[in-house]
Amino acid sequence: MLKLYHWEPNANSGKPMLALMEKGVAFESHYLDLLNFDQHKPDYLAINPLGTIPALVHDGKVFTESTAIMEYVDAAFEGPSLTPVDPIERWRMRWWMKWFDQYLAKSASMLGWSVFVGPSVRARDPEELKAAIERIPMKERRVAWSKAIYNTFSKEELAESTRRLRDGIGKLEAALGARAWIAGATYSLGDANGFNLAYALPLAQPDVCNDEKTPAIMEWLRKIYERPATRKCWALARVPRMGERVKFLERT
Ligand SMILES: N[C@@H](CCC(=O)N[C@@H](CS)C(=O)NCC(=O)O)C(=O)O
Repeated sequence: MLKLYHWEPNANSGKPMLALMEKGVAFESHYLDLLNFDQHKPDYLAINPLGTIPALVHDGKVFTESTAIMEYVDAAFEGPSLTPVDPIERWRMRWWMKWFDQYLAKSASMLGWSVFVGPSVRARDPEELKAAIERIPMKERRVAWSKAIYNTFSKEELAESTRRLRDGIGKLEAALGARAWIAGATYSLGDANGFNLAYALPLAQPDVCNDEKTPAIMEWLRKIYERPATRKCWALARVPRMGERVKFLERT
């Protein structure tokens, strides 16, 4: 029995969703409404005490950490391999996944929490929000929620995240201009990982990420968006403002 606890097809939740879809592995989908703090409720904390999404449960064993889950899924199940055979390409895939997770995702997340998550919940009852923040197990997540809700991300930290995103766009464009997929000649977990983050770059930074300035990124995003697995994955979106964003990748 395979259960995936996830939010929207986006960022960390979307990574194992897309890997499972690419492999053709059926799973029971357990949607957690992040904006309703479902991830901090006792039922889910019994699965992942850190209160972060996603989590995979396979035959009763819990797997956390989205990128590590993707690797587990690829190794544990039948279906097309999403890990290159060539050692250099395998290294490159892992290099990029580390960079996506540790560099680009952190900055994109701060900006996303500032412009989307915070404004989506801010108008709720202040006492309810205060109690919701207090229930968050991890200090880092308490701080992020608090800054998002009370709109207290500093100008400097937002500017630094924007700088990193824009710098990252240049790096990604150079890499994708040199090869078809992020690791080399074949689609891999690195592309599934990167897409979950990078599909929003042309929307977040349209003046530096667009058809004219970053044609390789745009072509890569469109190629991934056209894959049947990506279509299937995004069909699970429930928040229209998030799920529909990806449609700008339709070729006209
Ligand atoms: N390193 C973890 C990070 C997981 C994580 O922080 N996920 C976000 C959603 S993208 C989350 O659960 N946020 C909920 C919260 O902060 O309350 C992973 O890759 O799985």
